[in-house]
Amino acid sequence: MRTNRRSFLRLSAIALPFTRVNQLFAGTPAANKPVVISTWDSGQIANAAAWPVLEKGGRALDAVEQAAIAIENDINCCVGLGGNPDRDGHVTLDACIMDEKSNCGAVAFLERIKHPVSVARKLMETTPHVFLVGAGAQQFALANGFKLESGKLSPDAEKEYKKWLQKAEYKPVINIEHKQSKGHGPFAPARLDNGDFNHDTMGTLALDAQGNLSGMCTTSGMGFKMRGRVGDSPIIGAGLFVDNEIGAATSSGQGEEVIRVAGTHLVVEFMRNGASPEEACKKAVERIVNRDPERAKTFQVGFLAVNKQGEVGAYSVQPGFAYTITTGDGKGKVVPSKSHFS
Ligand code: SD4
Repeated sequence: MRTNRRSFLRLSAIALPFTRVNQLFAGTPAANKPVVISTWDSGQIANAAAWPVLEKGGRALDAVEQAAIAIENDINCCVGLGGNPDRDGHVTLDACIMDEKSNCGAVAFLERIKHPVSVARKLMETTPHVFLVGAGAQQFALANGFKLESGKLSPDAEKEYKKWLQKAEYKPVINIEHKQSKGHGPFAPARLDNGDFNHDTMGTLALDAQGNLSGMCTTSGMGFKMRGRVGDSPIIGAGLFVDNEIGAATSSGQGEEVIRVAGTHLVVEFMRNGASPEEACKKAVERIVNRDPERAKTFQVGFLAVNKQGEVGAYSVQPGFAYTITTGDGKGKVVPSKSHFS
């Protein structure tokens, strides 16, 4: 429920004896603060690392970086160096980070570096630049003390790659292989044993106790992508956008579709115009679907958003998207997203 100023004053008069003074002065109704949300159910790993920072009154920026480090460390998970490789068998990583002052940093097509989000943060904090790619991003990482990893695939990724090679035609796939599926579409990412698709992107958004927002997005990108292909995840305004006056958004799914509408910037602009986080995500999904409703049946995109009041929401093209929220008691709860198609 959105509370306008008048109804807030009425509510706060009733609730005054129970309202913390700082909440009253902050001018917002009691809401989720601090709060951290991450894409998918694997967001539990990310949120568990972010929450201790927020709980101690720390900065949202530090919280989202810890979320990234935790998920990038998890070799069994889906992002970072444990992720699926490109068509040539190399894992290439994309990531970005953005703080409450609209400072941002991003890296793409980065190989053999374990924590791309931390490289992105270093770039943001120590240079005038925003985006580094490929060999230049790796050179910057090494010059700043990041270690060059072996480049060996994780056992799971190796297995999936070998499976993919058996049927692979080395060309971009235009049509989908998993129509109406819960998956991501054209790139036919690896399937899990339960028939669902690998979730190969983690986006995390946090609102800290000071009321500041930050976010990060990290991915190994679509499994078996063309060499050099970069999706939405490291692109500010596509995979991640933070506006500390309004809210923040992140995305997962088929990056090309998100880039075409500058998806997360769009979500934040819808919130600026009064939409709740869920409404804003829904409108952005509709913008994507309406470009070609028939083709939209063939891919997945999910948006996740939080506003300045700590309200959160998500919406996706296909069913199957979910997010993890951690607030209050510090326990991560997985929430399924509503979707355009059922
Ligand atoms: C990409 N958006 O590279 C990423 C992939 C993704 O869950 O989100 N997978 O396009």
